Amino acid sequence: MSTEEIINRAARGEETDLDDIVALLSSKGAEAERVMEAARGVRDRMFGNKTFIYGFVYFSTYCRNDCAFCYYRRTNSLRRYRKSEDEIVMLSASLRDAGINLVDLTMGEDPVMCADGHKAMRDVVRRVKEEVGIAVMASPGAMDRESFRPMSEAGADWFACYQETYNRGLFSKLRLEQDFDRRFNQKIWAREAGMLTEDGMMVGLGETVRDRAEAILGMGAAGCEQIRAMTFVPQKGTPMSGTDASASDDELISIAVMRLLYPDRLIPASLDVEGIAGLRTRLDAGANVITSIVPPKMDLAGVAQHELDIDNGHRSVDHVLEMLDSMGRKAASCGEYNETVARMKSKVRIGD
Ligand code: SAM
Ligand code: MD0
Ligand code: SF4
Repeated sequence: MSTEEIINRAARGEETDLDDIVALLSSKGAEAERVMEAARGVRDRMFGNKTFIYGFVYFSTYCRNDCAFCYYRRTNSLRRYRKSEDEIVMLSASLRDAGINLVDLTMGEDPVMCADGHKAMRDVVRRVKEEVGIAVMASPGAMDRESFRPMSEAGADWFACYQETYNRGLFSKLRLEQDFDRRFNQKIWAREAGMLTEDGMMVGLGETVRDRAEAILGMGAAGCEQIRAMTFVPQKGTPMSGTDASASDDELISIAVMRLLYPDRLIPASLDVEGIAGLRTRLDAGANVITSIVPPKMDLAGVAQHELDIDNGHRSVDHVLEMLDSMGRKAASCGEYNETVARMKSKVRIGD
């Protein structure tokens, strides 16, 4: 089947198989452009020119894990921080005032925040929900099953936990000493507790095109309302520091393919890979959410790019809104975003 035929099948909502997805992901040049154009069309049909914008508060960079790809792995030596509850509330409120739709409260698996069934993390979520009053995403890493209901009751609308890859062999080389099934179950347990879920894959860390296709199908079948692809950024002091940094082409085509296959899901354009310079290409590939907006001069880090574009203000809400405007797109209001969340919550996917 030609790329055009596969695009048309996907656009009609007809079944596409693994080989079709491999073919789409392998497209280059004008053909890849065509896949992205089709993805933009699908996105605009589903969401118009509205884009959702998420503030990112990486409130603790302590971590008990040792993921091979991550700057914040426990064995890397770096200056770490843990923000206080008051600081987290203040940062979230200032992001809200600047116009974000959701705050993503993210941490490493910080033993202090994870103790007693994630009590301290939950207290942060509750205070942000009560005092800031916007949608909240919790990104604490992996939790025990009993912690999900309380996290949902504390006010987390979303639970994010990225599988990175659906290739179990590769997973074990990346997420050292972690269990594939336990991480996959995070999404299921979060949904049982009433939260929306986000899954994600990383691109450029040794996977094949077929692995990428399997990850897209895996994330789709897991029924997560938000799905993402992010290019791996090599990190100093880690076992993968010598890996060549990949261009973003494979991420962009992955975004486009996810959009074609799963028209109604939320798909982020993360500023955490190429900074603000990478925004337009990701939106042009069919993304409809901007993530990793970080306020400047607050001593906050990104994950993949811990400094890029933060203190110069290019990852601030104001700058992102200006950029969106120049692309003829609009930021959604919180009312519009909350309606989308409510609609998705009313039909939480139990797996497609
Ligand atoms: N600690 C929690 C966890 O691992 O689920 C939440 C934060 S973690 C830092 C969030 C995500 O950042 C990871 O799941 C991974 O997809 C992404 N990430 C981490 N290091 C990265 C890197 N070097 N390049 C690209 N993405 C990275
Ligand atoms: C982002 N740096 O959105 C963030 C992060 C965690 N939930 C999200 C990977 O790109
Ligand atoms: Fe820790 Fe998350 Fe980094 Fe893994 S990806 S080392 S769990 S912060």
